[in-house]
Amino acid sequence: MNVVLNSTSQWQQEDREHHLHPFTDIAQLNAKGVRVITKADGVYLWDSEGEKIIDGMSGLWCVNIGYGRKELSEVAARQMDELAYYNTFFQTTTMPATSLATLLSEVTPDGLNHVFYGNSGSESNDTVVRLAWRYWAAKGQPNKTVFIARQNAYHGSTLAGSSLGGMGYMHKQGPLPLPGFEHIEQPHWYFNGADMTSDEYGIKAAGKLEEKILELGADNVAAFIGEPIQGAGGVIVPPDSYWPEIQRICRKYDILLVSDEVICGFGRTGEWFGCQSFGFEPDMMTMAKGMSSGYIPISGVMVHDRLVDVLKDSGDFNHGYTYSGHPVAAAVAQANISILRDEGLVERVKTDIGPYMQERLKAFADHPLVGQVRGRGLIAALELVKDKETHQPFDKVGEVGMICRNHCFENNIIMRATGDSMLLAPPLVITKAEIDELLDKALMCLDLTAKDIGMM
Ligand code: PXG
Repeated sequence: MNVVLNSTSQWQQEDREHHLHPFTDIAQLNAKGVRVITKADGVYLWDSEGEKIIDGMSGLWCVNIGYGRKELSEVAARQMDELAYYNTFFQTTTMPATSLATLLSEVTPDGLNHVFYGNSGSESNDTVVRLAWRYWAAKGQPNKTVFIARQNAYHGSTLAGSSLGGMGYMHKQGPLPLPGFEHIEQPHWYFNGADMTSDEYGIKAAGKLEEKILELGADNVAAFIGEPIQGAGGVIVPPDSYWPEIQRICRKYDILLVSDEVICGFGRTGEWFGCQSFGFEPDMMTMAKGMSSGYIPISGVMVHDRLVDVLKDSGDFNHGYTYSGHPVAAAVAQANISILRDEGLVERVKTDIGPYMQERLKAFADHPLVGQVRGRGLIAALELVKDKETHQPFDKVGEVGMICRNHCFENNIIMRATGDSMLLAPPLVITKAEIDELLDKALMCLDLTAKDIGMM
């Protein structure tokens, strides 16, 4: 039944009655009422009250090409008319699924020439786990099953995704992580290693991987997985020394190296993939979000030739999703990646708009609340602290971040708060004038927050 609802309050009531939201306190949302987003264009959203909101988060880190690109809706409509669905299971493919695979092998780093499709980052990380297990079994080393990841990492919400992830508040809501998922320190120089140079700390943090491998026995360890920059965890930018050292350790102990590129991929850091910004060559790479700029769900795992060479002689891989390589999603992703490539959007993040945003953000370090400004390309965090000299966090972590987030909400700017880190990841098409607007509003919200807590 289609009922026409006219007012925001009617939508809020219907939502209360029937919709459970992700990562949300139900009672709190019910008391407040949900915000209803109705349309979007470029870097702006509009809500059901007619408010225009600047989106500093690209939706949920995904709308890389910005909202409202007709090329994508046209491709989707054409593909739905032509062939709305067929699967890729029983020795069949569709043209979009195959041509997207070819395009992905072109834009991803050398050696990553095959893709396994899914519909979300979480699903693709499940695929990573099953591929790694399959690979080691095929190599005659079936005991190599344990995954090592980092504390405060985010790898999704499925059972494998949340087990790989290092979010304590997720783990404590279930018997998680599942057995065989281990976590080491995250490379957070500002809080964990500021008594050393950043590069010294990077080597030390990577050394935690070697310690964990020795503790578990390399013969039991399948892989290490990490986001080049941890996104949801608070845009933790590792020291430059970190990833090359992680790679050295993985190679030394014959452990697969997996880059979770769900946020960093498709231009966010100024290269096509975050691993290219940080100088490492993964064996597998998880992609989602920017793969279709969020216009339609699709994800994938890129698998290195050296793994495919083993897998191809190992019989059936009993894994897959009804919508693996969905033709409409694949056609949309292909159009999206073509826009990123043909309009030079990744290059623009590296040489023009990324440096512009990072340069302007540097000045935020003078703000009384801001202990650290960190970022790369078009992803950044402002770390709010109680004491800038000693890096002391606020007594109740998350409280001040939430105050600031609420000011953002009221002032029609979207920034995400993780603890007391205020995060930015705007669409890659954002203009300099729009960056100015975004950062002017961000500064205003920081000022309002500082006044609220008596620090200004
Ligand atoms: N890996 C990474 C690095 C992610 O950021 C996933 C995997 C899972 O993707 P799916 O498509 O299954 O959601 C993500 C998702 C946040 C937030 O609060 C971040 C994500 C998802 C939801 C919220 O910043 N990232």
